[in-house]
Amino acid sequence: MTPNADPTRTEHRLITVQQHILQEQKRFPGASGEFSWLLSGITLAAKMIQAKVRRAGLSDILGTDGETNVQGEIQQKLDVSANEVLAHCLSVRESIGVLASEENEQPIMVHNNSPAAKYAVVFDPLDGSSNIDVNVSVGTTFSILRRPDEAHLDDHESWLLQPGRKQIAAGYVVYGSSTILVYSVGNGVHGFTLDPAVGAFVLSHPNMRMPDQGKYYSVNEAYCDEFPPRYGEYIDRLRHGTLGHKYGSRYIGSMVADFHRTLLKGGVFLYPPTTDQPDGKLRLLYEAEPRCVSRRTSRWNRARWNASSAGCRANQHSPTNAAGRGESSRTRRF
Ligand code: FBP
Repeated sequence: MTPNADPTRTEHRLITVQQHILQEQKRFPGASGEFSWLLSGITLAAKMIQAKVRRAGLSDILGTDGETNVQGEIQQKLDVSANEVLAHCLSVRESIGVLASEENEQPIMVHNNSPAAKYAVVFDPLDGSSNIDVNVSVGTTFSILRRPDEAHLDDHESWLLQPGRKQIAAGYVVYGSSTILVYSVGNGVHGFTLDPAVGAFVLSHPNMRMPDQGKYYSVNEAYCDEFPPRYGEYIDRLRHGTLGHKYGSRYIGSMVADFHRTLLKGGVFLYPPTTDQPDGKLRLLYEAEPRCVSRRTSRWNRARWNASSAGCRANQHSPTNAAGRGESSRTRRF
C-alpha cells in the first residue's frame, strides 16, 4: 500500500475467512492455532471442490461412479472426488483424530493415536448429488466435535456420536451462482463469498440473522400423500395463510441450497417422514445437526425452543442407537 493510500477504502477493508478465523481465535486466550489450521483445511477443500464443480461439464466428472455408498445411493463421480479432496485436506491436520464422511462405510481414523488429536470432523462432501448433472446448486456440509475427555483414542463412536449441542463449529458451502461458505463457532453465523479474482473467501454476510417472517415453505410436495397428516395440515396452513401469512413454495432438492435460502429469507424447510423413509431422509449427523448450529446461532432466543423441539424428535433416532444397529441415523427435518 503506497504511503498515502487510504486503508479504509473498500478493497483495502476486505476480510478473508482466514483473517476472520484468526480474529475468532483471539477470543480463546491460550488457543494453540490448531483449530484455525483445521478450519483452513475445510476452506482449502471448498476451493478445490468448487473448481471441479465449475468445470464439471468440461471434465469427465459428471455422471455416476457406479459404486453404491453406505446410504444405498449410487455415488456420483463428483461425490467421490469431493470426498477424496476433503479427506486429503483434513487428514494432514495433526489435531484431527477421526473423520466421518457420509460417503464412507466406516469413519477414517487419522491421528487418533496422537495426543495432539482432539477433534473429529463430520462431513457430507457433496450434498444434493441428484442436482450435479443439471447444473443446479449443490453443497458441502461439515461439523466439528471435540474428543470427550473420557473417550478412548481408538473408540471412534465416542468421538463422533455426541449430542448435537456438543458441536464446537459447523457450516456449509454452497456451489451456486457464486461459491459461499457459511460457518459458526458459536459466535454468530458468517458468510464468505469466494472472490475468484483474489482466490479467497471474503466476508460478504457478517452476522447472518434469519428474518422473523419468511415468504416460502420448502418441501418435496410430491410426497405429500405419504406424510403423516399433521405435516400435510401444516403445509396447507402455510399455503392458505391461516398462520397469519400466505407462503409461496420453493424447493431446489439440495438441502444446503434450500437451507441457505431459508436462513437468508426466512420461511420453513422440512423433510417429513415418508412411506419409504419413515424416519425422514436426511442424515442426522451429516445433514441435520450441522444445520442446527447455523440455525440456533442465527436466531438465539427463539431457536433454543425450536432447536430443542427438533432435537427432541432427533433424539428418538439418536446416533448412538442407530450406530448400535449399524445404520447412519436419519431424522425428520423441520
Ligand atoms: P445427498 O445428495 O447428500 O444424498 O442429500 C440428500 C438430498 O439430496 C438433500 O440435499 C435434499 O434435501 C434431498 O436429498 C432431496 O431429496 P428428494 O429428492 O427426495 O426431495
